[in-house]
Amino acid sequence: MELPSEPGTAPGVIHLGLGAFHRAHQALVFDTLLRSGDRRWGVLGVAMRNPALAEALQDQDGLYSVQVASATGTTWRVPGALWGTAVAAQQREQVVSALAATSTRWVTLTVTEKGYGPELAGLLVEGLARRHTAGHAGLTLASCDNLSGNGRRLQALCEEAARTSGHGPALLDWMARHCAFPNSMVDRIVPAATEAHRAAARAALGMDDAAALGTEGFWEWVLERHLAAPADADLLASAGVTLVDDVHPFEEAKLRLLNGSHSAMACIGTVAGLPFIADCIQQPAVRRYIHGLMTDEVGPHVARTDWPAYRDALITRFANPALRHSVHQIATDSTQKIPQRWVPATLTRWHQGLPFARLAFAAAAWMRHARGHDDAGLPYALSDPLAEVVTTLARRHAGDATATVAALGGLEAIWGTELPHLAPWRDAVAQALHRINTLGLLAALEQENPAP
Ligand code: CS2
Repeated sequence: MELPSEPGTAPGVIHLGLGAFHRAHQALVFDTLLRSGDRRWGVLGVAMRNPALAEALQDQDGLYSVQVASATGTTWRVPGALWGTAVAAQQREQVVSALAATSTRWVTLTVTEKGYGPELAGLLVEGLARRHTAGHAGLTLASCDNLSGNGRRLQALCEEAARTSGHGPALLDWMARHCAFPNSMVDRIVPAATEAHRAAARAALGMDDAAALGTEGFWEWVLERHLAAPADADLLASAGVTLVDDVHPFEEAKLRLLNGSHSAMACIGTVAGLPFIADCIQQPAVRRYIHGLMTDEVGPHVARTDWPAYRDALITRFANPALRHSVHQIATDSTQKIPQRWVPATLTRWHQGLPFARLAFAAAAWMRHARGHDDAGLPYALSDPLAEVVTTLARRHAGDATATVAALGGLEAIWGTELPHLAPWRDAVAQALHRINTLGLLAALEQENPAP
């Protein structure tokens, strides 16, 4: 990590979670602000553990190319916002001092659902405590992960760590007065970078870019108007960010319609041998199912009133053939994703006495996916903190849908405390799983979603 010390050349933003998403989303917003002449938005990109990308980017002075593929064609962008990289697991002290540096004004995070634990909290609170002791200004800490109430969640995590850190109530008081943890909804489909992106960059730009990636044209960042420096709101708005008083309607619609459909297609695709989201949505039965899931069981219960237009736009985005968004990538950490993507919608349907067959089918597809081999018998490994538990249970009861649902549907860490005890939900999931077991996943989907 090299951090310049001249004024205007030190990063103003520390980003935790140096994946593809940040580099094709927030980094472009900060790049826009930098290009306007405001030098406070350079980013120190922190990988939490894996040094490979941080090193590759370091070798390229933080530069990388982004292929933006939409219906109107392909464009390239080379953002210049990444001013340095670091790896938290190896360079903790550097990261803490960057968090505590006078130049630092913002922290953004994409550490994934499972990243919100004591390790993250300890790192942030150490940086915040040092700022407090040094008398520096507070920070805006913006979670950009797909969690409901992501800002409040981060705040609660940091407050809890501060409380037990030995820094005493003074730190908590300072955090409450000077730091802001806005909720946010971030949206852009950014598949994990592959060799194909590198080859495309080579062909289009004539140079080798080990950190090239690709994304869609669409992007959205809806941010709660609750920032440590209130004047940042107008600046961000000028770069295309939407500032609102309440993020909830946006976040709810996105988690349940976009991410909920994504997770359903991820399980369907892995089992049916459809490698990418675009392959899934091209299958008529899958398209009818996803459209029906959003139209009948999810959309009517979200606060965002323009959800039919959002749904239609999503179907088009899912079909973008340039994205090659891997179903295995999206199926990663499903046990961490299902709680905010499927469970609330299912419970709402149940409480209102309404059917939830499509949500139950998604649950059954996940249970079938957990077995770790597709309908053609090809094996794959689950990448999930609960992989061992769920694969063991899924295989143990493979031939028996009711027993599978009793075992996997009983896991409260995934389904919450209510669903596992609802016999009608368990029955609906078991029926769907039985059909998947006997017919194969696509045929079962076809049977439940016949052509009109
Ligand atoms: C996806 C998201 O991998 C996943 O779980 O559902 O990364 C999705 O592509 C983004 O949230 C889109 O904004």
